[in-house]
Amino acid sequence: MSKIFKMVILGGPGSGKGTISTRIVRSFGLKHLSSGDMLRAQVLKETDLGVVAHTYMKAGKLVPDDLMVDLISSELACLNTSKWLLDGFPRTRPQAEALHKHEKLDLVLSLEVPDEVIIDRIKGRWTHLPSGRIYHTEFNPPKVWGEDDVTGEPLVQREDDKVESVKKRLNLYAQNTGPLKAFYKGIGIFQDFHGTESNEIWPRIHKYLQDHLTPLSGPF
Ligand code: G5P
Ligand code: MG
Repeated sequence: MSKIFKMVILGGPGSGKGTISTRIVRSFGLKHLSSGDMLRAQVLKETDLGVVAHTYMKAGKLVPDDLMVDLISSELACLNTSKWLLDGFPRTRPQAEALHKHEKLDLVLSLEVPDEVIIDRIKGRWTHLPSGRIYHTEFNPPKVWGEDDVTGEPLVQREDDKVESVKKRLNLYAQNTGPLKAFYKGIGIFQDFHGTESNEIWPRIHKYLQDHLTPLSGPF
């Protein structure tokens, strides 16, 4: 079955949203929009939004809802496809309500990974900031240590990946996620996936999506 498909992936910081999103894109061809990657691109370019957002991001805080809603609305308005996957947005109930006014989602996936697993794994993350490509010292190492596989440019550790900042982000996620999930459960489009390893969660998500989308290839 092929259909117009609009979905959101929820999950705590470091739960694997970017990792699983990359696999969904490869298998099902949706357009991936990561709010964190968009913000980091604005910070790199030192745009007005980037300068403001940076003060919140480096402190492990959420960027204000109105700025986020404007950013994502303008990105969605520019898309030439109606098959997309939002990663990192919405993150609060007001953001979800604002999105719902303009877009009717088909599915909200939630990755449920224990906090202690996240705190342990995030120390090994390395990121190519311009593209958002992510690596991990053990789970997903680059071909050449410290370099992006595609461009050869340097990888960096995100400034908000320090343990204290991760704990703050996990607390914020815990505070906001209840009302967000309740909103999507109320609409009947919420589906959660529990586990500690992306390689174990992914085949279950793939199987679930196969019932709703036309895959480009099998699970890997
Ligand atoms: P982001 O960028 O949206 P977070 O905090 O939601 O940041 P993050 O940190 O990007 O999420 P992730 O995408 O869920 O994490 O996880 P990932 O990158 O795929 O995986 C984490 C690491 O673990 C990687 O190195 C990966 O290779 C590895 N890994 C994956 N699976 C496994 C596994 O099974 N085993 C092992 N060992 N490793 C694994 O947002 C950043 C900031 O932007 C602002 C906020 O300030 C936010 O803090 N922001 C917003 N503010 C307000 N509203 C919004 N909507 C906002 N969106 C962003
Ligand atoms: Mg991410």
